[in-house]
This record gives sequence, C-alpha cells and structure tokens, in this order.
Amino acid sequence: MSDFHLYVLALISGISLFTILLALRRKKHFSSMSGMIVSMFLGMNIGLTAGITFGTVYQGDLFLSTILGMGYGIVAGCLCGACFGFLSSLEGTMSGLMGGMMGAMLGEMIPADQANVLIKFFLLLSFCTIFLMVTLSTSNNATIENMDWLFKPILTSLLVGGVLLLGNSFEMEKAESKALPQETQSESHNDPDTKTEINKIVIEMSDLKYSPKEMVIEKNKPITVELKNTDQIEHDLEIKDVSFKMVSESKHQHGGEKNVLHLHAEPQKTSEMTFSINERGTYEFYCTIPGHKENGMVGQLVVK
Ligand SMILES: [Cu+2]
Repeated sequence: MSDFHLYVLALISGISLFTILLALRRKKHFSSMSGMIVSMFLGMNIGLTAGITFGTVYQGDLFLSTILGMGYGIVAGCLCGACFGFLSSLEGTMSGLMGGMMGAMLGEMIPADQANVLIKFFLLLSFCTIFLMVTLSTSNNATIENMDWLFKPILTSLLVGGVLLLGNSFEMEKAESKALPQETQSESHNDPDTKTEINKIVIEMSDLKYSPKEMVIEKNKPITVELKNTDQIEHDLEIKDVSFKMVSESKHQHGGEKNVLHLHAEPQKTSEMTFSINERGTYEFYCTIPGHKENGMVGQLVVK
C-alpha cells in the first residue's frame, strides 16, 4: 500500500470520526430527514473512497476489497446514523454497503491513475459532509458559536486545500519513483540473457528465440514490454492463466480473452504494452505461431 493510499484511509477515518462526534453533539438540531441525508452522504462517500482505494491496492482480490470497502462505509454510515435514530442508521448502513461495493468494483476495473482521480473526488465529497452537517442543522444561534471556524471561508478553504495538496504530493512522489528506473532501460540491450528488474523490458525476437528469455518484475507494478521483431516472420508473446491489469497497449492487439496476455509483432516491427500482474509466481511465455514454441520460443516471467 502506497503512502497516498494510507493517507487517504487515515483521512477518511478522521472525517468519519469528526462527523460522528459532530452528530453526537448536535443531534438535537437535526430533523429526522436531515439526519438521514447526512448519514447517507457520509456512508456512501466514505464507502466509495475506501472501496476504490482497496480495489486499487488489492488488485485481483475483489472479494477482499469489497469487504473492506463495505466495512468502512457501513461503520461510518451506521455510527453516524445511530446518533439520529434507527432509520438514519439503517440508511447510513445501506449507503455504506452500496458505496463500498461499487467503489471496490471501480478500483478493480479502472487503471490506477484514473482511480486516483476518483479517490480525490470522493475524498472531497466526504469532506463536504462536515459542511453539509452545518448547513442542514436548524440554526440555533446559541449553540452555533462553537462552529465559528467553519464559517471563516478563507481559513477553511486553506485548510481543506492544504490537506488535499498534501495527499497530491504523496501521489506525485509515487509517480516520480516510478519514472526514474526507465533511464536504465538501455542496459538490457548490452546484456541480453541476464535478468532484468526495470520498468521497461525490451525483448528481441530473432531466429526463433526471445532474448532475454527471462523477465523479473514486481507484483502490481506496471511494466512496459516492448517486442522487437528482427525476423522475417511474425512472432508474438503470450502468457496464459495470468491475472493482470492492462495499462496501455499499442493498437491491433487481439488480447480479448480473459487472463491471457498477448502481444503480437509483425516482421521487422516493434510493438509494446504496459500492464501489471496481480499475483506472484513464475509464468511461462511463448510464441503462438505454429511450431515456434516447439522450436524453443519460450521464456519465463517471474513476478516477485
Ligand atoms: Cu514466433
């Protein structure tokens, strides 16, 4: 789990706790309808944020991310609703359940960078619960004075902006550390048969051979594989029974089948794809053109 995801989880826990405490203190000022809306809003947004986060972190294990996402949403929605009464609690629980479930599915399906945009969006909405509470409570000037700080717009927007920017910087750090190793990619050319542990791997295909024959990558870390076909005949690279997430691929790939990674390169052409693999293990890759695998066009992908 990256710093960014930890930060998001800490933040939504904080927001939930704060909202629940606020609800406990100010429940007298809420109509039953307002209480239900606040519980629904909190449960849904916390569930969605947590769901997408867990869906991204635990790629390939939708069951776990759904349970964790729903757990977050249900606890937040149910406890917040409990301050207002049974119906609000029910509303919060169901919203949390639905948010967590939908979030986990989203996190599982969309690429990590898009998921991060959604996480930020729902994080902002989760934040808004606090403001919604102040707006929805029937104003009674005697007790509202404690909430003065919420009404100082400059201070509040600086605070919220600062918190979100800090989260953004965590995400940037991650992106930078990802970009760095790419500069070392040329090394794999000089020393073809050694194991490569970098973010871009160039595999040359000539005389019915892959070179290098072994790739070593990390679990859940995007990797770009470039196939350089220097032969006069077409070749490809296929891995079967592998749980992966496609980030991008150069066009006309026919990678439609589930759990099959496939990359094709025309004679004297180069093609590439970027993906991450969700499970550790050793996978065999091979060429699907008839006769090539049997002639030794096989290799190994190790996922650590
Ligand atoms: Cu081939």
